[in-house]
Amino acid sequence: FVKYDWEDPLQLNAQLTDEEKLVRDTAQQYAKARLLPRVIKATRTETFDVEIMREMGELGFLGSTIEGYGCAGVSNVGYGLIAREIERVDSGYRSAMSVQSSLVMHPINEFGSAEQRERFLPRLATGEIIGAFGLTEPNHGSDPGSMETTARRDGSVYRLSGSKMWITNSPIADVFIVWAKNTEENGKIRGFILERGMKGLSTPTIEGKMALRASITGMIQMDDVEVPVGNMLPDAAGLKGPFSCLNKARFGIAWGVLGAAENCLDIARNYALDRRQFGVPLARFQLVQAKLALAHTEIALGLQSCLRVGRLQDESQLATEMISLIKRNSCVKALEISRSMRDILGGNGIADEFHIIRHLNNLEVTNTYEGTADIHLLTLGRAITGIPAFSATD
Ligand code: TGC
Ligand code: FAD
Repeated sequence: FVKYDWEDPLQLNAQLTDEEKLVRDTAQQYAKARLLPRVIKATRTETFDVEIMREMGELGFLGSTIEGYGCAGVSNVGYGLIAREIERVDSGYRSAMSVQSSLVMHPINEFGSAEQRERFLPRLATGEIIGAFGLTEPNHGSDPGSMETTARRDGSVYRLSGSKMWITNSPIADVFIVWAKNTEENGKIRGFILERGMKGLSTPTIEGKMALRASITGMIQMDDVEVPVGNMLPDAAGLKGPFSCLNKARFGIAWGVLGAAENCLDIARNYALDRRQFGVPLARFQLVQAKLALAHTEIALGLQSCLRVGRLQDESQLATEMISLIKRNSCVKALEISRSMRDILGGNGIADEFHIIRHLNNLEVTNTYEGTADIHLLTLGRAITGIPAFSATD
């Protein structure tokens, strides 16, 4: 037998390529040195420093799986490892990275024209410009197929009207991937690239979030916005377009939230070793050890499943339900872990300087966005039974 390494229980490190280890180490060093010192103040003041996008761009973290256009071209596993290291500090920072990468650069790369790719990707890769993704609307979240935003062709432009809600980065974004129903195609869903400064476009901030406070969230309001025909993504038609982007982003979240859970476990373990009650360290109590051991188990199993799905994706063997499986599992488990690790810190567990309460609040959001935990259960239920149960009617 080999000696058990509690920090790498199932020998994940040995399953990574040298390039992936390098990517992971770069992300880990950056997150620790540059993001961690900023996060408490950013959370208290509910601010996002746009300089972070430039720093991530410089390190190749934006659109990292894309080949060309100044992007790093790493494996899907490499992307997952970046998400894990960034989210070890804060889900909001991973959100900013994954929206830019999976929800803005990916659709332009996958569904855009050569001209759109040249025009937008290099500047998105460096973080010179920032992107947002508008699918959710005030009246349609889990059911985006019922969206009300329309695009009406008028000569050389489309006129977009409607509003998108809960949009990460929208108040600071320069470009917006907006999904709308094209009236000239019987309401087929199409993707459009909107640009800051277009008449009729506004992006108010949503204030007062009690979670993901280091990330900026807003609306995209469109009042007859004129969008040149050349800004429609030519190769995305129907819900498949936005859902393909979500596959990428959900995969990153599955890895990322486990980074947040690992950070909660590390903090709680150190605390339990230091803090003494009844004359012994908290870590001496069986109930405390049980909490640590359960968290440790779920993280180890969760990471293995993310790695497996990443490898299958790299081998073009992905089924989209695999993403639902790991996204829901990681998010639900990470939230449970953050709750039980917070418990170990007692009263200190609610102080922001100990970080866990911030992770806990953030993990409430990761359970909701990119498909709620229940929506992913229903996706798996449909795969198991062959019966869609999303709607009360057939
Ligand atoms: P359904 O009939 O199942 O499918 C419609 C069409 O889409 C195709 N499709 C997919 N394609 C690729 N990948 C997937 N995962 C796909 N899922 C479905 C499907 O094949 C079909 O294609 P076609 O050619 O036959 O038309 O669609 P439905 O309307 O019944 O909806 C099913 C449901 C509920 C699972 C879906 O609507 C859903 O996933 N809802 C959740 C909505 C969601 O995730 N919103 C996310 C908004 S973005 C966000 O939260 C960003 S947060 C970012 C951050 O800050 O990190
Ligand atoms: P609803 O769809 O109203 O759901 C409410 C509850 O009902 C949930 O528990 C849900 O599981 C349940 N429910 C719904 N339908 C069913 C059903 N068929 N069966 C059983 N239960 C059901 N969206 C974007 O487009 N871009 C972004 O960048 C973005 N960023 C976000 C950032 C933050 C901080 C937040 C909070 C959200 C963000 N979202 C974004 C929106 C997010 O994707 C939605 O909040 C999410 O899809 C859920 O939609 P909803 O909030 O309208 O909830």
